Amino acid sequence: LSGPAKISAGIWIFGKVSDRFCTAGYREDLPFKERVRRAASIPGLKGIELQFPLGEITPEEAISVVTRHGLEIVAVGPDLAGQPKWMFGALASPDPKIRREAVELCKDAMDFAHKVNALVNIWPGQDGYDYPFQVDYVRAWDTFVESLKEIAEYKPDVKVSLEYKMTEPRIRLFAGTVGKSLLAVEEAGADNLGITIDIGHSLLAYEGLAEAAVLAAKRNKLFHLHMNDCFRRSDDDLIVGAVHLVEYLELFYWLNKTGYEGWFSFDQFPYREDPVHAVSESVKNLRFMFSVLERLDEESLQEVFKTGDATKAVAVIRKALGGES
Ligand SMILES: [Mn+2]
Repeated sequence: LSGPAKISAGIWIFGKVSDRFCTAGYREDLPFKERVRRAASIPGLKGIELQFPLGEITPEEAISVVTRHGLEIVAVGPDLAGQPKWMFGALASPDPKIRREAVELCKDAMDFAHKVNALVNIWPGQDGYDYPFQVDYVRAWDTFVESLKEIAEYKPDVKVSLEYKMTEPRIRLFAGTVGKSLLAVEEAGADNLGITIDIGHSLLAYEGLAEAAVLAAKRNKLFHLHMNDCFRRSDDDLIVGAVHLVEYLELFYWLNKTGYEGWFSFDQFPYREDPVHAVSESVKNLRFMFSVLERLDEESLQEVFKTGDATKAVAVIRKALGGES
C-alpha cells in the first residue's frame, strides 16, 4: 500500500456533528468508547485526536479505551473556542483572568499530552475580531504571543502546534494565515512551538497548500496536518481530495521532499455521510494520491522547475493520473 503509515482522525468526526442551523447535531452523540470503536474499525487508521477536557471520562479511562482499540493518541486540542467565556478571546483576551484560564487549560492539556506522547494542537478560534476599532492590535498580538510562549515553555518536551484559520467563529483570526502563524511562532521563540496546517483553513486563506507547507517545513515548524477538503469559501470539512485533488498532489509531493514526519490527521465534518465511510474514503484517497506520486515523472518535473513551463507541468500530472502524454 502506498502512502504514510501515520494516519489519524479527530474523535469529533464520530460525534453528533452540529452546525449553526441544526444545533442539536445530525446524529446521536455517541459515548467516548463507541466513537473510539468506530474510529478503530477504519482500515489503516492508527491514531486518534482528542479534545480537552475529555468530558464524560477521566484521562486514565481515555488512555485505556484508546490503547485497547490499538490506536495511539496523537494530539490533544484544548477547547479554546466552544465556550461563551472565550467570546472576546482566550489566549489574547483583554481580561487577564480569562486569559489566565485559557493558558492554564493549555497547560493541563500539555500534562495529558506528555503522558501519552501526543502533541497539543491549539486552535484559538475566538482570538480575533469582528469589527473595525474593536480591538487594540498592539495589545492583542503581544498578549497572544506571550500566551503561546508561556504555554510552550511550560513543558519543552511537549510539542505545541498552532492551527491557523482565516475566519470563523471570529470574522478575522489573529492566527489567520501561514505567514501570521509563523510570525507568532518566531516571536514566541520556543523550539517546541510550531504550526498545524489544516487544509481547509489554508484554502480559505487562498493559500497555495504546497507553498504554505514548504514555508513552515523550511523552518522545521510543520508539526501537524489536518486534512479535509472544501470549495474555498467556507470550511466545509469534506472528504480529502474530493475537490482539490491536484493541489493535494502538489502538497504531498512537497511534504515528501521536505521530509514531513508528522501525522496525517483527518479533521472532517460528515454532516450527511456516515462518519466511518467518510473517513474510509479519505484514507483511500490519501493512499491513491501517494500512488499517483509514485508514477510522477520526476525528471520532467525538474525540467518544469527549471523552465517554468506550465504546459509541461499539466502534462506530467495528467500522465501520473493515467492520462495520455
Ligand atoms: Mn482542524
